[in-house]
Amino acid sequence: MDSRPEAEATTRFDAGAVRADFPILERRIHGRPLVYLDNAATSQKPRPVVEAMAAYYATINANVHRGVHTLSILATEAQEAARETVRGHLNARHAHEVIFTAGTTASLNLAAFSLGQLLLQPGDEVLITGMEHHANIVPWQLACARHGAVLKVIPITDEGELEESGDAHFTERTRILAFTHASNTLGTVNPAKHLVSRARQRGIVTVVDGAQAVPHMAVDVQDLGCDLYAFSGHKMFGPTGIGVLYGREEVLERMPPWQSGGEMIDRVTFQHTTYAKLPFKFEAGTPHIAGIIGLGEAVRWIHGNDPRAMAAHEQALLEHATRELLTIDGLRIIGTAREKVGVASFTIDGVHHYDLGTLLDQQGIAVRTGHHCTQPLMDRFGITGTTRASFAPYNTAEEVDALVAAVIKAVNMLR
Ligand code: 7TS
Repeated sequence: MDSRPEAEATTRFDAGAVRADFPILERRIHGRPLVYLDNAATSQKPRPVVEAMAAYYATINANVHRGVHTLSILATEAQEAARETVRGHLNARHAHEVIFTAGTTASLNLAAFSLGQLLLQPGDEVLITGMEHHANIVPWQLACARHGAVLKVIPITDEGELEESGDAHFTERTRILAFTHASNTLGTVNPAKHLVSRARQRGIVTVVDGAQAVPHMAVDVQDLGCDLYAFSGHKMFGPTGIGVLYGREEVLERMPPWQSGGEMIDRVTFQHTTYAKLPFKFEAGTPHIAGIIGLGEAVRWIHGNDPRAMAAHEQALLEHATRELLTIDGLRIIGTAREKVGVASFTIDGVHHYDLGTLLDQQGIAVRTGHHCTQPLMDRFGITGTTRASFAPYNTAEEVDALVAAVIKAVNMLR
């Protein structure tokens, strides 16, 4: 192994100790050891998360914020303790700025519906970027259609970075800037703090899609200064079906509710309804209590495992993978930004990503293929899809080598 700093980080970090927390990594696929490199789609779950959810159902299952009975009080305490854990993780000022949702998609739909109603008039503009996931495109299209507003897009460069810093695309009609912190397809990390500060100078409300950032870097929402920040639990070692919309208190107070019903009200008559305080104004119905508890446990797991070392390890894997993949004839990395999370997307001349993904699976290697819910980005690069390997702290340099060897073998079969 060479002596580059990233290679040292790979060897110093004990991925083996982390792997021991993930029972699924011991299984075999088609008789081969599982090499799980589809972490941007969903991460695997450490034992403490699985156990915390099982313990909730086995010992304190009850509905929250309703009963005077002991189980309901215990369930409520566990849920609200998890909210406080998430608050600390994001360095939000208040726990009631953490809204639990079903995931990033639900968070962004809430944001687009509610902000649209609050802010958008005919002729106003919503600005997004050319690298957004469909979850940060379609809700804004719908909001624009409802209010007669216009969706504008910051273009991206051949490297997969934003063209200019976004400022040039602000106009006096821009009301909302919604952008991804890190791209699920390219890996690009956007200059979020810079974009937010420029937008705020103009009174533009900022919404950040943090689905691919929160699993890989420390996110401090106060330092970032954004109004809303969305992410999913399942990409950061937590369960599926749970996510977060962080919002600055002043902004959430002004936003009208999205979904409505039980638990989000203060007083209901047939003539008029007043709403509950934050965060409950945005949490209609029985929440995913086990999911919230599991998410809290996932955050605790991250902090118990040296997040900086895990991030450095992922960067080392990315650099190792990029270097080795590029030795393959006809392989092109899509997304060569200066700052990336651990995502390596690529195309290979004469090889369809679907065929490649299928042959990799035969060798026990899980990657994602296709457009990754970023069709406009595929159009921008003139491709129909990529093969994407995405890394987590439990991945190893040996797994990257297995990927590269398997790609070479598959390419030899396909060409
Ligand atoms: N935004 C980004 C940047 C994402 O990567 C994803 C999911 C979402 C939003 C939606 O998150 P969800 O949890 O509500 O589904 N991205 C991916 C992916 O890259 N492969 O599978 C899902």
